[in-house]
Amino acid sequence: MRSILITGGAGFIGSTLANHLSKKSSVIVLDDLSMGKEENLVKNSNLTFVNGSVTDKELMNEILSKNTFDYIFHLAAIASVADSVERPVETHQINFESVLMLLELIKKYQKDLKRLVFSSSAAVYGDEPTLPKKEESVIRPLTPYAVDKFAAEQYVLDYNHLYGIRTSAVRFFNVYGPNQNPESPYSGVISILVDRYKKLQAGAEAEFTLFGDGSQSRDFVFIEDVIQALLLVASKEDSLGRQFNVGTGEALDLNELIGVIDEALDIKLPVKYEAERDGDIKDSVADISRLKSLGFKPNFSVQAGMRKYLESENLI
Ligand code: UD2
Repeated sequence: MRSILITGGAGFIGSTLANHLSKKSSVIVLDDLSMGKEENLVKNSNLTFVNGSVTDKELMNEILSKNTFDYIFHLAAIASVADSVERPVETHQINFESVLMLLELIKKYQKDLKRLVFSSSAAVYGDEPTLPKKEESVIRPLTPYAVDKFAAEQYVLDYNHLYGIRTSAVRFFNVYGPNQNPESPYSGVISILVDRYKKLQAGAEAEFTLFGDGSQSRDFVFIEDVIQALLLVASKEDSLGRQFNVGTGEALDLNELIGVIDEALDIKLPVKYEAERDGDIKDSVADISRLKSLGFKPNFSVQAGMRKYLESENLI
């Protein structure tokens, strides 16, 4: 049986990946539950949950020295850009330092590792307006979060070039789907929208605050397509030492997005318009040719992904 470590494995993307992989592999999930939830994980004898932080040197040393992993997915991070602006030193420990430590531990103990997949972000492209974003596009990381993601990603790929450690990286665009935590104002906009629709359907009052005029667009990618991408990047020889955009290659603006959900649920969501958020990017869309060259094919339009998400929430 293959052995897999997933850091941040109780979070939205990590838990979906852990639940999927633990059907056939032995999976260790490490998560400090700062955003993730243990309930996200299925009960399965192949899956072991460790409550702890990727910044804990002793714990990381123990996990990496006492196990032999085939694959490691590093998904642990403080995903809030705003948090990184408020607490750059603390978020740097988690979003950058932990990655360097992990790389060193892999170099020391994990000689047979088939792949480390590091999760980077579309944030590395910043507000440079040329679209769609290619992996070789201009990089303009504008926040501590984006700087850390870019630096960590480059270290991860360099450890392949310099020391032969088998690494790859992915740059997520706007991922959505079941189990995304809507609790922070900087949670993914779709998780916040679904929360408001839930309240409306339950007969409560609910309103969605839209920052800007709703014409900003994003490449919304459904979690099942993200899992497909992660598995391809982890397993293909061509992905070694390289980074990959993970999106659908199509963008939708927020007004259109709300229209899609209104129509699926036959409800009109009350929307309050406010000034756009500081640092908000107007439009974002991925060029996914590189990912497609590995065999990736996005299976979910926003309509299809939203339908599946809303069904899983018993809203339709
Ligand atoms: C995404 C990532 C972020 C970073 C960034 C880089 C997510 C959740 N966040 O931020 O980590 O990588 O890309 O560019 O994937 N909005 C509202 N009302 C709300 C919440 C959001 O109008 O209650 C707007 C928000 O101002 C933005 C859009 O919705 O224009 C998408 O917001 P988001 O936080 O889901 O994602 P984004 O692209 O800002």
